[in-house]
Amino acid sequence: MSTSTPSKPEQATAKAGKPQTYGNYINGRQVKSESGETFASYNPAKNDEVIGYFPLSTANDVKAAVDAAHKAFPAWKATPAPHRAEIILKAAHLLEARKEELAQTMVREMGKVLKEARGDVQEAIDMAKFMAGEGRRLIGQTVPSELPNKFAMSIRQPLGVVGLITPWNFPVAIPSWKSLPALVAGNTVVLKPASDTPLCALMYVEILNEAGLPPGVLNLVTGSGSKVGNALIDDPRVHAISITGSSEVGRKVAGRCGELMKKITCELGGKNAICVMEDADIELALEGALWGAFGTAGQRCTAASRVIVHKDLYKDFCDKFKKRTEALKVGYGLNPEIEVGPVVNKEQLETVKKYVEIGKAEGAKILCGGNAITTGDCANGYFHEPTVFIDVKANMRIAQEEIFGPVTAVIPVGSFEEAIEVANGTEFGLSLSMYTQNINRAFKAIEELESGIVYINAPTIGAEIQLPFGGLKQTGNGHREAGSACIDFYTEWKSVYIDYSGRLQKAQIDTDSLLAAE
Ligand code: UN1
Repeated sequence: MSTSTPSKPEQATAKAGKPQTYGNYINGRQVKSESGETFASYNPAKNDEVIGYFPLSTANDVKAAVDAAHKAFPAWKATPAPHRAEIILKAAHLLEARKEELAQTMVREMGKVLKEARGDVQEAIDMAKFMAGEGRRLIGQTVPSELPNKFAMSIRQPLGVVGLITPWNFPVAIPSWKSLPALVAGNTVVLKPASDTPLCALMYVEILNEAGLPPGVLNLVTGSGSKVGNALIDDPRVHAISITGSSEVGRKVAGRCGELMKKITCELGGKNAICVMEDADIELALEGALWGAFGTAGQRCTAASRVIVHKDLYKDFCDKFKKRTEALKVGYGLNPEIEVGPVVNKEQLETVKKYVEIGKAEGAKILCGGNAITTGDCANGYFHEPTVFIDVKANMRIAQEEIFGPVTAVIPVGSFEEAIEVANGTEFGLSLSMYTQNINRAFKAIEELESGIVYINAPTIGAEIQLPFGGLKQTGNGHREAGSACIDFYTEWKSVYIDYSGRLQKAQIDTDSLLAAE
């Protein structure tokens, strides 16, 4: 889709009706792309509804955004962190005031149901309040020096301009996870949002600017990964990249950043599992499996795409899971009764369909679902039935590869030990859950499960922002988002030694003579 952009771009709001054309957001205002071309964002539940037109940006647009961020950096760095935090707190209140508008836009733009869309915005509000507090911490260390009359401490300093590449599945929450710690720590930002959710991202960026960020501190450029993403990564003035996305893209970005010696944090795929032991509260586990597998139509990095069930309650669990899954209401997320929305786009629907075929060909049995929905209210959208495979073997592709849709694989096991082994038996390590009433097993699971997030008697989704978020193995590269831990990525440590002895003191050497003199 290609149109020309208007000379005075609209302020980003959630107005229904005739779709507007929006700009990039650079140096405190919307601006056109030099390409003059745009792409459309569509409603995945009603694919004839255009949400808006957004710039198909070029490397020069990215350069303009990095110019602005680079220029804004010294003054932003020099602004006391508690003052930066005040702006972020104000943004929290503005996000609260516009929560419903943002949530409804999100439902229209990417399909998650209204309650969950409100939760997504709430996650950004929580993050803003938490990071506002961080502005009065940004904690360093003071430690004793080994020499007399010498002071030793470490402080944190911002990196400079950081590039953020964000996905469509949490279109407000994830930009907040990345941008708010970056900003409170004194960095300036260029954000490249997913092309499925540019309006949510633009509204978020405008709200932050309205809260009082100086022009150029937070910028946004829309367009393709190959043009916008690559130009951002390659710009020598961009000191760090944070990306949430597919493993395939993440690996490429991490490789390029490695060559350029840039700091990079990746939050990539998952193949999360809920383990249900024979001593579990089965009703609780069922509720958890339903929510974990089909919340956000399975399009969460944390989705429970495997359910590992002890053989003693396997049959009972499967019977009940079928009934509960078949009762889920699928449809347009703006209707408050709907529990499962569409998947985000045609490509994603094709991926889900492909994996259903793979599962069948591998010999797994379909317990319920298995088809795209093409009739009634769902006729014009990318809907797929919530689908449960049973009798799945741990090494099947549907039990190993991330599907990112409303499909889960139930795997029978014979023991607690086998459940742990199967849960750990993938290349990913984001979120794992154990349902058991036995406290010893619960603690054993906390110790043995190989994932960045462990839940006991709760599903794999629903992390809170005050704890670190991220995964082991192929899920990430060792960094964490959210929690106080996220500050580590967005700051450099500076170690400072202050010698007030008035003479040259030699560390590691004079220490010997000090000891000898005792
Ligand atoms: C993601 O899917 O990338 O824990 C993020 C959860 C949400 C965040 C998911 N709070 O499920």
